[in-house]
Amino acid sequence: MRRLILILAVTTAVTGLSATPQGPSLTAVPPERAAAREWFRDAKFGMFVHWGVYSLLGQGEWVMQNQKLPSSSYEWLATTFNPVKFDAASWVATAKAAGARYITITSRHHDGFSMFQTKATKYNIVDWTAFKRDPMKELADECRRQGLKLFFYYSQLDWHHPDFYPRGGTGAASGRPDSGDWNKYLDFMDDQLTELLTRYGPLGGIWFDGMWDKPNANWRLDRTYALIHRLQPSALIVPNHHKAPLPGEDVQTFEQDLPGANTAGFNTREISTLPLETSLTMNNSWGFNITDQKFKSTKDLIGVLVRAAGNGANLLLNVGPRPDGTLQPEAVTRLQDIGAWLQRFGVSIYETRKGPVPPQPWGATTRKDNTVYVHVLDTAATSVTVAANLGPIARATMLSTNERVETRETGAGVTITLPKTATADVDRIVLLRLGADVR
Ligand code: H79
Repeated sequence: MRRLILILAVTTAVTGLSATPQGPSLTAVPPERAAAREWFRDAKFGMFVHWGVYSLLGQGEWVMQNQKLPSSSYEWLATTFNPVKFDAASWVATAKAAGARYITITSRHHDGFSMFQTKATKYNIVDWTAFKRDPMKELADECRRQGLKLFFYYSQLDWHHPDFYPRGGTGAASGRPDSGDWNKYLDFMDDQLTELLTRYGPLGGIWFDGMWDKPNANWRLDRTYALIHRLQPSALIVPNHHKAPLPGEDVQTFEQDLPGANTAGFNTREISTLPLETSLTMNNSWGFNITDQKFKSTKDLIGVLVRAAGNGANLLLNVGPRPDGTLQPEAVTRLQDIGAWLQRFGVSIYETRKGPVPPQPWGATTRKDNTVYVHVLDTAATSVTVAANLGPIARATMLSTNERVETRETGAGVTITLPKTATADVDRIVLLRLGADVR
């Protein structure tokens, strides 16, 4: 079955027909989930949050592994996690003002510390710390209040749990005994996922990560995926395993790369017909890193958002809040600026699908119904050619000013001459209304 679908996908690519939004999926899905996938395709922009005990050390979320910290040291560190300034309402408001339609947050990262109340282990924020609050619950309530969807990032890899055994490629320095019951670990995960899917209201879905640590293990995915889909039929499964999607999965997510580009070195180049997502750090770190000042510019971040949309993908843009619960000011200003841009030009991003041509060195194209948005990101370009047969063009205007734009059909496609008056620091957007009726 899967091979057949792959052949279909390849045939589709070769014939140049783009998959329709309702196009073939890996497996037939019930209507709730099909609708959730379409919601996801429309959403286009989410805020990723990496936040946990590791934030205290300001060296990113891999500090336990990178500094070879034994579980005993990390367990002590975890007792000190007390983010008194955490305010779910302000985080969600910041995401919303940025134009994000969803938040994906680390409910548990590879360090194995649960950032939510759980009966499955005492190693959780409510039972282990003086903070005693459940920030995942506060965020879930606040997301519902402010109209954003919430996805829980959930690590399948665990550097702390004794039953994560046999060990994979990481987690060797934690000082755990060389024994453990793998199936007990999988039961533990299913118990936690049950809690996440029954105690936090309707979720956008679960974002899995870490399976790549033990690529040949039996992860009992069928059972876990069935559990998730039974508990919340509209929750999406977003696996960050860097491979082509498996049955039961709903979104293909690409870490630090646009779909099909593999600059990170571990992403697949195989693009499925599932909804797509690109996850991206705002600087070079996921978890709070106090020495990482290499923040991308707002212009570059909007450029990635536009190119992601031009690929039909969402951008999941990460922030690494500080251990006191506050967002870094560098992140807040960028989110505000992206939000201001989306306020003006969101019509060319939200609810669109990829345009008639894939992203080009000069920019990208998006499409909604009979409108094509040509995003010229290259500020030096004076004209661009959209190499596609678009048929007659009823109207061509600058989205920002409604100014008329000259287009010319050539053998190569449609050449657009950008008006000299049209300037923009980030993106000059030309709106092409397709069709014969000139108005
Ligand atoms: O949560 C963030 C990171 O902590 C986590 N995913 C994002 C969203 C992440 N962990 N590792 N990576 C990202 C980088 C991936 C490294 C890998 Fe490999 C390269 C995985 C597979 C190939 C190195 C070699 C690690 C395992 C084998």
